[in-house]
Amino acid sequence: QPLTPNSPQGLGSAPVNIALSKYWGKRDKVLNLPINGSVSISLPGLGTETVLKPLQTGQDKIVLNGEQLGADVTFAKRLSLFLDYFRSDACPAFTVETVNSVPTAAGLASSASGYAALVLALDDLFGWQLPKTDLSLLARFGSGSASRSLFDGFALWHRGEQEDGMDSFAEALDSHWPEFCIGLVKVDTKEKAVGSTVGMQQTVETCDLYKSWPEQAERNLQTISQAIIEQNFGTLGKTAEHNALSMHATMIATWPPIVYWQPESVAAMQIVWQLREQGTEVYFTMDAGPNLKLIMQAKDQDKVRNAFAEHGTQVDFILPFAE
Ligand code: 2P0
Repeated sequence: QPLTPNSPQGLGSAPVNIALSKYWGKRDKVLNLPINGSVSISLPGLGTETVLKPLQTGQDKIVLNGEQLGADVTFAKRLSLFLDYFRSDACPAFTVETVNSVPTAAGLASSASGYAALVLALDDLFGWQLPKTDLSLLARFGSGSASRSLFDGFALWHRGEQEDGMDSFAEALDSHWPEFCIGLVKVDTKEKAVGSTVGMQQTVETCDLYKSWPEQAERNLQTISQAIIEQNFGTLGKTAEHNALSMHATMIATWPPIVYWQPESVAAMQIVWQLREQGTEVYFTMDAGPNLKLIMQAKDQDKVRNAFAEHGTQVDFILPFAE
């Protein structure tokens, strides 16, 4: 693709996504190829907006939420490494101005929306007009989960079979499901202790339980994809919660152990299980952090809000298919 800017700046914006069947483990660290496929839902209104400008000389200038970062900050280093793929004589460096509407590194997947927005901004700056699936493949180099953030609604990231990774990208799963609802239960939004990249590598290397993960993950992926097509809420919720807990089991059985849960996380799980016992169909999923994401239906918002309010906990509801 041409690396000559055809406009003074490129714009990109992308949503965060939450995996319903998780990505945990790489078979290739350089190409960011996953050991298993995953399926996600994007959250409209939460994500990243990025402005990208060519710089004629010097280093990249990276501005996150209005603050310029030093070149030695991990976030800036990782971004510059990714941008190395896209430098040319016409454009040796970049100014990246990026604004997140989610707390960075809080288990709400800001790296996913970040790299997806950056790839969209590159596409705009260089005038490539590439299909979303190609942009998904490029975003994958920045962060695996970013491959899924090119799409609204549900997305499926294929594991792929090829060693060069050309068949490992995400695509949209066509479904319009207005009742489908996500509830955000924020336990803690501080920076996490173990990042996903390092965490999943330690799990692959030291966790005996992980041996059963790839097979389960691919099976869960199939079940959830089918449940999305059929809009079978019960099967989707049950499989997603089981998948998340199985992933966390492999994290806990890693050495040194990776435990993202806090006491409030477990308390929130118990509220979900109690709601189910009382007949409200609500499930949860969790990522590399202590927060819960509830998988539920729009009609149950009041019941869920009240149950958590009794424990002094607020829930923010998001309707991914709202008109
Ligand atoms: C997911 N996570 O499927 C899983 C569940 C966290 C737990 O994808 O190394 O930031 O950049 O490819 O994409 C977070 O991992 O890791 C993630 P890299 P990424 O959403």
